[in-house]
Amino acid sequence: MKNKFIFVILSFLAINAISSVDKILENISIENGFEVSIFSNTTSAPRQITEGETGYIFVGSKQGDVYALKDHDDNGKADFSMVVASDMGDSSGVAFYNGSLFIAEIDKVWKIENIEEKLDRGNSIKDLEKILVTDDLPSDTWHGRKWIKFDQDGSFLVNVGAPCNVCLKDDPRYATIMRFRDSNWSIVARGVRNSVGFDFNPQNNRLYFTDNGRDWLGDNLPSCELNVLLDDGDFFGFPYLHSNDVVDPEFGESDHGYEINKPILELGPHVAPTGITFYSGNHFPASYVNNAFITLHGSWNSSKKVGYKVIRVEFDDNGLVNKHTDFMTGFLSGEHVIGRPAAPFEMSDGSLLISDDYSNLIYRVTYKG
Ligand SMILES: [Ca+2]
Ligand SMILES: [Ca+2]
Repeated sequence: MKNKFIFVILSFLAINAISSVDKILENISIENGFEVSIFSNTTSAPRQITEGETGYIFVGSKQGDVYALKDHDDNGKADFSMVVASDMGDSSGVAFYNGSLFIAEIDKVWKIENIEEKLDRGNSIKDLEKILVTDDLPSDTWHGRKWIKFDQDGSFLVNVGAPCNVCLKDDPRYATIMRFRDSNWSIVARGVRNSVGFDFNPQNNRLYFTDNGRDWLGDNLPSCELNVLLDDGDFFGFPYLHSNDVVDPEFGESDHGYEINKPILELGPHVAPTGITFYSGNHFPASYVNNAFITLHGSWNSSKKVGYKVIRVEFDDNGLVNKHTDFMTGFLSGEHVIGRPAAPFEMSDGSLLISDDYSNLIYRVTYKG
């Protein structure tokens, strides 16, 4: 009797899980010609995604696990899922380089060497040794969540957000993007409140990064940003100037002496950009090549919910914004949250993965024509 009762409960939960996924897919809209399916429903709070050299997809998570997924039979859905690192702080950032999976926590970066070989051999999590790369990072949790990206020289970049809504700290590492090269950190971009997403534009190899605008200036101010880095050390406004023209009420009038680089695109207030990837594949139509996809995780500090979508940005020959359009919407039903897109990633087959850390799904976007 008891077993039967448990069976009924489990069946109910399973049906419930299926119907909620169906409901999300029903609600999601995508640009004409594209189709959305579920790549994985086995990750918890998935964030940044990366891919190895032999088809493993690695997924970071807010909840302290890191996952390896694989679609062995090429049907567009992962049929292998394994936790490769666990009990971490906030292991949201992942990148793959030279056979190793790099994992960024708030104040540490780790690597697991030759991870794909080890997974192919059937190694379990206890055989996947995590090697500390650096723990020389601030440990603040406020804006401490990491995005990690390798550059063309084999160095990696991470964000160090401001440990506050708006503040000015003596430690120059705060409110920056930093590069780790030869065991040393250097500052790449300054005056950046919290960039949870950067990628290199393949057209000009420049770093394009989002920045999350400050809170508590009302629903309409200031906008979140897309910026481009022209020179190492450039300054991008925080905490003095937000978006293009919002002078900070506390810090804005001070004589800071910086030349401020303004955003190349205002993304809107409170939309919360949490991931960006440039498309360089050949599965989407040619006009999508070199477009940037940006996940707008969605607002909390706004009376009406905004963001909750994936946008697409087209650039001109000078790398400036031509236009931007909604690519994937429907993560809201009225004011009810259905999902929160966290990070986009282009797979080697040219399809686009989108993690959703609210509904615990990874979507796969393909082009049908
Ligand atoms: Ca499969
Ligand atoms: Ca700025």
